[in-house]
Amino acid sequence: MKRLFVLVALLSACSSASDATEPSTTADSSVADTAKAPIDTAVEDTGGGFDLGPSEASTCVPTETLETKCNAIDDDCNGAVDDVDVGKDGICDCLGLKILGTSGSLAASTFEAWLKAKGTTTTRRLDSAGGPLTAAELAGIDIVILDRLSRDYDKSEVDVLQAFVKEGGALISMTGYDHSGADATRPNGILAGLGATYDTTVRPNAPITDWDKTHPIAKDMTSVTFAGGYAVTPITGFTTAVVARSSGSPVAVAIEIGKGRVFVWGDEWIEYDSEWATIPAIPKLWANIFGWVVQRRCGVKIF
Ligand SMILES: [Ca+2]
Ligand SMILES: [Ca+2]
Ligand SMILES: [Ca+2]
Repeated sequence: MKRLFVLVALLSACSSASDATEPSTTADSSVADTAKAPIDTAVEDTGGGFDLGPSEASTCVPTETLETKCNAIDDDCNGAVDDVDVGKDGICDCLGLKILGTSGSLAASTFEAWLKAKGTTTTRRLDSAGGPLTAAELAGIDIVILDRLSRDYDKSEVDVLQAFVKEGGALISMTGYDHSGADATRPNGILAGLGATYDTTVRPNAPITDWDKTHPIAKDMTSVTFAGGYAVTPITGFTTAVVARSSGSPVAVAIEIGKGRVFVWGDEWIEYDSEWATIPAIPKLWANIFGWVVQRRCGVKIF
């Protein structure tokens, strides 16, 4: 277990925290914590990020009183590798994000600016980029966001993304761009192996107010724009949780698979500047989503 922890720490720019360092709150008591054990349950993890053997707890030498470096090292010896959040905004500064596809039809610059302002390293990969998406392109990436995909992803790319998640990565998906059908089937080609798909026959078109408040992603949620999206269908056999509904149909599904997590949202208006400017629940929803999907990858928590 310990060697797995160290391996993850070295591979990831922002690795898992020790449970011992995580603040305990009631909001974090649902599915979020029930299956996070694979990486860091070993007692010896509390001593730091290096595998120094049984005496590690006494051999981790802090070089910082509060961790500030994204270097795969537990610089402050609190048991959490790269639990850096200089701005104390609750979103780990060490996160690497890759957005796939283009943004929707309306301006979405606020969203990307917000991601970067929180300390993350965010890049966008257009579907017109040369060649298929490869595992090498996801090195150092903690979160992949499926934005408006303009082509089907081939099997090698689907395999890369599914392996990325199962090995501890996070994936967030949006849709509902033009109701072409392809805006659902393209992400479905990736999501089907992860536990949910978009249902093109059910098209909710009203603000979302029906939240499962027992799920961390629904914390403090009120009304969130949902304009011409799709229902999200959980797939039997996967570990899924419906986070929100519209007229009874699921529109937000959280999934735990392997060591990773996925959040599937049935619309894309939560990325648009118009909504960011007027609906405070939208940045809060994104913060909740980030906090949940990377909970196993970063010691910074918002719950
Ligand atoms: Ca630390
Ligand atoms: Ca560090
Ligand atoms: Ca931050």
